[in-house]
Amino acid sequence: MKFSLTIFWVAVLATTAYAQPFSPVIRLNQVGFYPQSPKIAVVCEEAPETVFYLKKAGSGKIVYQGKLAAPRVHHFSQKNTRIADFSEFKTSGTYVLELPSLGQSYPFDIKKKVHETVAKGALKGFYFQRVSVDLPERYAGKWHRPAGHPDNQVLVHASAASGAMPAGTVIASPGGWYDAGDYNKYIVNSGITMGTLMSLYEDFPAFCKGLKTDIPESKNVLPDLLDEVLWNLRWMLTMQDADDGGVYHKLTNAAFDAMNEMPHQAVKPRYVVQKSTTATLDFAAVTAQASRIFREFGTQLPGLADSCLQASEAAWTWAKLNPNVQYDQTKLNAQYDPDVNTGAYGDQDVADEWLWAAAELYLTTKNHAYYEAVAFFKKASLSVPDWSNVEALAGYSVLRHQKSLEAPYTSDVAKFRERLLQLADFLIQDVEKHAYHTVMGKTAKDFVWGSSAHAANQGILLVQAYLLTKDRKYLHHALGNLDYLLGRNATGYSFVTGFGDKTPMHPHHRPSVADGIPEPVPGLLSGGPNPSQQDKCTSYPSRIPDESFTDDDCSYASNEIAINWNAPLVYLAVAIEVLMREP
Ligand code: 9MR
Ligand code: 9MR
Repeated sequence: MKFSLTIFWVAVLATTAYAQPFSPVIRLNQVGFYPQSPKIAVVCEEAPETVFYLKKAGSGKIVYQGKLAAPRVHHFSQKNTRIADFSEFKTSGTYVLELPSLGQSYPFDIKKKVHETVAKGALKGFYFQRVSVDLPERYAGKWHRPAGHPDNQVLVHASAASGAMPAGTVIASPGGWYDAGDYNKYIVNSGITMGTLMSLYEDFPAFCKGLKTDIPESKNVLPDLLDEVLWNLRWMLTMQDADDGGVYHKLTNAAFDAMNEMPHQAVKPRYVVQKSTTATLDFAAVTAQASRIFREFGTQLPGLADSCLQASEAAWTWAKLNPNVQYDQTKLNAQYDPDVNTGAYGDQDVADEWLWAAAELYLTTKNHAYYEAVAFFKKASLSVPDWSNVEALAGYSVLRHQKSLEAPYTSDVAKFRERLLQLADFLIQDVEKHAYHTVMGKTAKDFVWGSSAHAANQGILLVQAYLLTKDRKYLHHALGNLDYLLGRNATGYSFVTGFGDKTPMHPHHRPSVADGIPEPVPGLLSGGPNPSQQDKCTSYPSRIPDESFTDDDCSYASNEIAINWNAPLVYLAVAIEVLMREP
């Protein structure tokens, strides 16, 4: 009761132009809809009426009236929900959806290019994560800040020591992006992030070339997306031991920094730790793909494509000699000092990293030895990728370049295509029977740590299915997951900071906590509901899978941000923008 009263008064005071208070129980994409796209809102509180209205924001003029669908019991919460479908209304403008007994939704747009700002904002999010450089007000607005972590004097940790570089050797490894709400840099997580962003460029080069994010490099010839990728690529290249090709698993403090320190205030010693096979193979995949992409810009970046390929091949060679060196932090801490207690990104299954590296190296070099080195597409089924499972990235690249695949391998394409479509069909099956009508959230298993990224990665998979078949049902379900991320979900939040009306204000993100600015850094995707609540925050409203989210900076398990979560958001928003323009 107290909660809804507060919402009521805040809304009344903030928006005198509106006759009614905003109702947080009307859930929809808070950014908006394309004129031609499906348009769905979910009403998640009992209401006596059967009719809903669309009104022009501001004037309150009724422009459309529709019938609410019959109540449906939500499969997790058992709450009654009803769908308001206004897909047939196609006139551009700014509107609210109203139920007289419940009030009005947040205002939203119906217009062309409706997600362009989200696509740009999420890509700009990477700029805000840049390490070793100041973010001037000119580009960072009120979130400007001094450079943090020069990383020009990084220590080789005892776990990474070699004859040539004993523990304590100083190396330079500047730049890159902060991984997440913490200030460390992890190769494995950089891997899928870079692969996703570079694949976006390969899938939609023309659109990406026009995507401007107003960064210091915006005036150069490279697309801003590739300038951003290059910022992290240059860091990744410093993480390879030139003596043997192996790649350090991460560059990190021994322990996480305090939450109230800005980057430049966090000055504890930094280490590169043990080389691992997963990091080295992810690095090989990224640098092979980068070599392919940056060759187009050989005039601007002379030598880069060649150095990337050399780095990739050297990494591959190291991995051949060290095919299964795992990163096991507990074991490491038993053996070496100082203990390292930051993100582990430990992964016992190296098979998918082998596939990804082999695929990218083969596609870049056409050297059959890479393709022959692994057993492609032998698994019966595919899964939605995450940092620990990159098999789909290999498949996406092979499909993207299928025309350039050589004779002995072309038959594999059909196999991967079949598995991909199988998974896509499984994902979209029965979505209409569920309360929120989104692929995301059919099963409780979707609500992992970083569930928002899972939703975005499901969306990418559906985009791939669309690209293969041109069947718009896949595209519309991909868009449904973007709707999920921007507000049509059981929490009522748009999970992208700064985009929408109800968005996270307190992400577990050190700069956003420490900078004294009320609004968090914009364009960052919050992790999203996670019923495991590993952070033990006491402010979670619920343990119901899709409601287990708290906008509290203590909540690293539901409300942190991370580069591998932002990348699929950028991909999905861009892909939807491009593909919704197709007739
Ligand atoms: O800030 C850290 C975040 O980036 C990690 O995802 C998370 C899990 O590894 O850990 C956070 O750090 C917390 C640490 O694990 C326990 N002490 C409190 C730290 C800040 O909340
Ligand atoms: O995204 C990671 C998630 O899958 C793991 O369950 C979790 C605990 O190991 O770690 C997450 O990654 C965090 C990383 O370890 C440190 N930086 C912040 C990342 C996002 O929370």
